[in-house]
Amino acid sequence: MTVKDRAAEAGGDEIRFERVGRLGIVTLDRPRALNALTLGMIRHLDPMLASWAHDHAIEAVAIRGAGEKAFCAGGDVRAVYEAGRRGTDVLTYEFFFEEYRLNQRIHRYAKPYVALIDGIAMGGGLGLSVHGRYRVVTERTMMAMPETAIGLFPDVGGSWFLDRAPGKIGAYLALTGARIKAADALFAGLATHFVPTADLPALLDALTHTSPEAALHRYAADPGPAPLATLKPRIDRAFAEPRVAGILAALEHEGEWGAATAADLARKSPTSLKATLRVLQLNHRHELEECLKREFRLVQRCMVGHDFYEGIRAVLVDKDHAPAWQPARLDDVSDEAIEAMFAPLDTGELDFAH
Ligand code: QUE
Repeated sequence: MTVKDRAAEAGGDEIRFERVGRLGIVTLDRPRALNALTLGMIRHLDPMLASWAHDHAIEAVAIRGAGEKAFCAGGDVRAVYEAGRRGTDVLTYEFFFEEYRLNQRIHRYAKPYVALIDGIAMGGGLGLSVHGRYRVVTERTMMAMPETAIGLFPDVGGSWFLDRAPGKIGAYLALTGARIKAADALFAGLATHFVPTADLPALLDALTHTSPEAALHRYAADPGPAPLATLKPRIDRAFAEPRVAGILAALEHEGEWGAATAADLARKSPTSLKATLRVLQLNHRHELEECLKREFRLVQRCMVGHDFYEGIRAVLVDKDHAPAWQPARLDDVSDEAIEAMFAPLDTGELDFAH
């Protein structure tokens, strides 16, 4: 193996770090994979953030994605899928363990952390951004927590940050995986500022020599109206139901939008839908660490189940978008089966001893 191969294996060519003035800059650099987050990238980013936290010359950290299309499309779930199918690989444990710890480090980071979300940000990409102090969105931002489509649930602290969206918007975004743009990201509390893409180079430059607050104030603009604000009364009525079946029944009273939303939910993994609603309920108003611990139990149960492998096959491998879920019907997923997914792990719980 050459030196270059070794760096690639460790993820060192997939993420870049720079210091410019008072700013530490992180660039997720896998543009052909929409900057999807690998374990190697996590293993470079986590210690660099730890080091910058104690570095007196660094006053703030910015994170961005390479290329025009994406901030970060999510975790490298394709690699996790391959590992889980082999059966013997530790990646299904280590990937989520180290990813969630990184999410927590960002959440508790003592210095301003500014995510520049200029493009696609899904799943694990929100875990790298939403937990930071400032989250900048642009006219190119497309955000979603789409995991119910791949037999997972909104993890990376999704049960924490979606719980803090207004009304029942978090449950709506979690169950449907709806894609939202900048104005809705601000409305849902996932973003803090809108800055036009064309102003990002100037913003980044300002961050290298002025406070993040002053820089953001200077370039922040109005993203326009949020479609979610208009939908909110309907979302709040239907998604307040404590059970997925109740939500589907309530959507029948919400006209064309309700019918389209119910049809959308019918394509998702029934196990994922029930587990998602339950993890939001169990984690309601809890601290991030407790939420992540419970998410870790749940994701480990997904790793030994059926639907994650079928979901990745249907969406990312064969791309037929026709998953055969097991169980296929909501009624065949028992409450007992869902509760069992939250039982303590004998393989080792998530902890935050940094
Ligand atoms: C749901 C998801 C993910 C997804 C699609 C979903 C996800 C993820 C990716 C993804 C996309 C492009 C890539 C890649 C991964 O897609 O988490 O490596 O190149 O990472 O419907 O949760």
